[in-house]
Amino acid sequence: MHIIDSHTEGEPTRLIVAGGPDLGSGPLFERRRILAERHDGLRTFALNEPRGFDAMVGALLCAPSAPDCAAGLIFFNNAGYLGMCGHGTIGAAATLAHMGRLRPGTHRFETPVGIVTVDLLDRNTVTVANVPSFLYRDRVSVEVEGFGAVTGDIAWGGNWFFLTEATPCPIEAANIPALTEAALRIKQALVRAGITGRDGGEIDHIELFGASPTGADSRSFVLCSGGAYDRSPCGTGTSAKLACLAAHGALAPGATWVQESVIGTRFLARYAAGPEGTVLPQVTGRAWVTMEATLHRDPTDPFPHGIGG
Ligand code: PYC
Repeated sequence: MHIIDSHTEGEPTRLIVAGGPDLGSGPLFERRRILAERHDGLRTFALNEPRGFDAMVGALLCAPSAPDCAAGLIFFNNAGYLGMCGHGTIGAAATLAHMGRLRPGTHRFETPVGIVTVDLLDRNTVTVANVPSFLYRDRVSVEVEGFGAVTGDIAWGGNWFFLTEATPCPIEAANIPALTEAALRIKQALVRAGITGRDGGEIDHIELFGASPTGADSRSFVLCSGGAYDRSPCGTGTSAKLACLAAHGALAPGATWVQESVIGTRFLARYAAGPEGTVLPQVTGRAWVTMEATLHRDPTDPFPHGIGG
């Protein structure tokens, strides 16, 4: 299996460019189902230790089914499969540019939850026009073990998010263990209370917001579905945030929102009004290729699908 790794504002993406299974030529949501049901070992082989680690997001590069798309991408992590992935799309675009397969300009990528547009501004800088995003429920209260009632919004940005400003401590790298614990408890509380996304999907990403010490509009800590925190400001999470800001009248269409991650990296974001009360987010970030490699599976390897796979 041939992989090219990158990081987007600190968050890693492993693009599988060759050596994946034949998933047919159907729409990407169908190919994601086939991948999950019949070839899940690919995900754990590529991402679990000893070849990967918890924060790594994988993207399988596929031929698109939509004729006007430059590529198809199926995203996954240590826990399962993602709808969209903003940092992963930026990483994949920078990687395709590195491979000579994408020139500066505008391109369309097919994902399991819809088509996104990428604008490759230079070899590292990419703007992603994400899928329509929306606030589903606002001011939802949930009883969280050790914290009491926590109130936040539920929004879709290509994945389901619970967004809250109720944080136990400032959003700083030194507090990552405490922030992880708090976000994990919120996630567990949502499951216990039977609170889901509009389609019944698990709210598997939690975003805690606080003040930015460096003058960004906001700083966030994002707990991803597999329990790792997002080193970037999270593209789908920033999209969910834009949907909430728009719904609350706190950000005008076209205005720039600077979202900072817990490690201090930034995405620039804005939105246009979308259909049926949605917003159409645009998120700009930078990615750098870090490694190009071949992953091996020796027949005597006791972990042919990675540890836990
Ligand atoms: O950037 O959308 C994102 C993302 C989702 C999970 C990790 N990063």
